[in-house]
Amino acid sequence: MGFSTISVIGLGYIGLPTAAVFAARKLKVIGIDVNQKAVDTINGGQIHIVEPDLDIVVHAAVTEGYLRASTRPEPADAFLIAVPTPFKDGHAPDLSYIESASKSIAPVLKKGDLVILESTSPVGATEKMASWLAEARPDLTFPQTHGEASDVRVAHCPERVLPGHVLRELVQNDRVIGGMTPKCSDAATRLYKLFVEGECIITNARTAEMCKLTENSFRDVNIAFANELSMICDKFDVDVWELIKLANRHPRVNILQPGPGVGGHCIAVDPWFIVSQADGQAKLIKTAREVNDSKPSWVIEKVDAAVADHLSSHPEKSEKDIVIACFGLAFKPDIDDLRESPSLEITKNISNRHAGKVIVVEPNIDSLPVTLPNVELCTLEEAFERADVLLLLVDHKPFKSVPSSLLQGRQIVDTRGIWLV
Ligand code: SAJ
Repeated sequence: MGFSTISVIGLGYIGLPTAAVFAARKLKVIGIDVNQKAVDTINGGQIHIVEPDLDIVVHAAVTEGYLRASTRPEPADAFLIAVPTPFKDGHAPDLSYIESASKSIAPVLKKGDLVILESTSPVGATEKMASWLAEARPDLTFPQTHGEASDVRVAHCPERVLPGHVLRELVQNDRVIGGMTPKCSDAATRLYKLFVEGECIITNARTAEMCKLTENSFRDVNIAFANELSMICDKFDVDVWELIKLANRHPRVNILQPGPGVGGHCIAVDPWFIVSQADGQAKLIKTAREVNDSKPSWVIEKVDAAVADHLSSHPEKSEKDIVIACFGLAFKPDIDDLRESPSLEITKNISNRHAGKVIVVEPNIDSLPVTLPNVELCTLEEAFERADVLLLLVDHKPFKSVPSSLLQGRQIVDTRGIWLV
């Protein structure tokens, strides 16, 4: 059976590009979101998130009539759920968005439909979603009770695209397809093959769930190793960036880069899903999370020490005379995304505790978030003129080309290793 209408539930960083890519293949796509403003923006041919080239693809898809957004689910042949899965207190996964998304599509489901969970999910979430659908639609059969004979097919196909490269990675990356039965996997593969040029690799739903969590935990553990090294090296007065470059010359060593902590809505979140379910067995994964989460406090201590150093060499000054400049707020280089950004957290913390002025350089945004009420956004040049302490938080391109003459003799805390003089 072909797919004439595809519905994507949740028009965020994953759902909207996915909807747009299907629509670009001239398939009829209905995007569903609870946010009326987002729906109106998309129907106006514009986007409410930042992702390179997405505006062009969405604009074309809407103008040509292939993509339409709505707040109310409508019948379709395939439903892709791409809603957030944050964690609750104590780091237990919060499946409430998946629950309400599945309950909202249940009334429009029909025999032959395919439902795919794309949201990053703890192991067992797809089965849970299928049980919510079955509860809402006792007139239809589902794979957990009817196996290959079910009316509705259900699969988990986690998204694995890198923010900033979403449109390319959506098409080129391999896709893990975790059907609840082989026929569910077949149906999901046929759907993704409509635009995926990478391989579609079939497994079961639980393995697909664990695969996505494993990928992000792997990265988190490796970044934690780099962050831990950076704190050890600081004690030993060893340049951690030089050390990593040297160690990485070994043919089987590939250490990642230290930073101010791990941000974004994936790597800092997903490992907790494993920890919360594995109950005592996920020791390394949990420790890695703790190491990465502790890095912002360590950076703040470094800034305190730099302020104290500056004061001791300028006895005529007091703390309120000292200007601290924070370079970068985004959670990683060359994007404007401040979500779960350790740089934002550090800047907020410094501005709350520092008696003097805090200024920020963030070339990718036009105004500061409301959580930084006493902080001033300024240009790179202004910051170098005014600041006594320079805190480099994100290795944005413009920061990398700062001439070393501007850095000589300055009080610098460099969390990315690009301003070492
Ligand atoms: N970071 C470092 N050092 C490094 C690499 C990254 O400190 O060497 C930091 C970044 O600065 C950032 C955080 O880690 O704060 C995460 O950035 P990232 O580029 O590693 O990853 P995300 O969160 O943008 O995207 C990840 C990707 N997962 C993997 O690479 C395994 C992406 O493929 C996933 O689709 C995405 O999570 C997701 O949605 O789960």
